[in-house]
Amino acid sequence: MTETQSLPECLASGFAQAMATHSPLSAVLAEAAGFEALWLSGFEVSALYGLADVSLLTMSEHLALLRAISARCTIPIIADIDTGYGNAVNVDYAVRSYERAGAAAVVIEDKTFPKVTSLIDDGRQELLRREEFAGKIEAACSARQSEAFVIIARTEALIAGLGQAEALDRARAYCEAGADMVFVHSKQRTPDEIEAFIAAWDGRRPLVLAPTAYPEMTAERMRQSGKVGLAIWANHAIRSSVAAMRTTFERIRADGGLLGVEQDIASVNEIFALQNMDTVKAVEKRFLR
Ligand code: SPV
Ligand code: MG
Repeated sequence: MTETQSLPECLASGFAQAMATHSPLSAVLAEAAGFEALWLSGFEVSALYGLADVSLLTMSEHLALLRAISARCTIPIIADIDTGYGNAVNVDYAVRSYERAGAAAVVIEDKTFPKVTSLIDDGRQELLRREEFAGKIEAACSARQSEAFVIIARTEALIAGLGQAEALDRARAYCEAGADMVFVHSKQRTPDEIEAFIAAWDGRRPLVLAPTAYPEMTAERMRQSGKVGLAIWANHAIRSSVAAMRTTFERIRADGGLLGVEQDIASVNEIFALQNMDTVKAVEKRFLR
């Protein structure tokens, strides 16, 4: 297998796109589709367990999945570690653990622990004091072993309704603390709020966006801004698989058989290919006696 790229290598052209993942299989499909990076989404992994994205999963559960994904792909994995599992001490331990387990970057958000998922209506969005979060970013930077490991600070100031000035102040403070990139999140239905932020941003570090709530924002529009370095398509692996499974299950139940779905789902041979059965056959041929 080719060596895994670092995130700075993948961002060298100035702009890259990361697809969400919640499993080795979804990661393999995202890499095959040509995405430059993977987003190990807290929302997706929580949904995979049938749980809300409110800090319920443990770091060990997350790390096990990261190791399994990292073993099956060569593009960099950006791990969504929410609030970093606690204070700066927890962040120090988390960054060491995620780097060792194969992540190329972590995103840490400035909410209090336990967090509440960002896009929910009327969510309880509480932010940490700016100074305390800056300390967590400093701890993350000092814990990394490789300079190529990217620390992304995420501000939820717009999600919490605190306005542009607060979002900009926080973003600047997190860059001062050492963040390599700033993820600014919005749940407005149009790109206006984010575009106002981009216009006011001095470009000292590249921005990261996840335009789930404002799908009019295209990759080209982000690239053209000259200030966005990374686009994250944040939950489109789990949402597309839920839609596909629901359709197939309902059809088989209604038809009482498989003929109605056979043309619309992946063939068994396609799954064999994703499982590397050709390698298994080659090993059998060579070594089974
Ligand atoms: C995730 O995918 O886990 C994210 C993005 O953090 S969002 O769910 O929009 O907060
Ligand atoms: Mg998340």
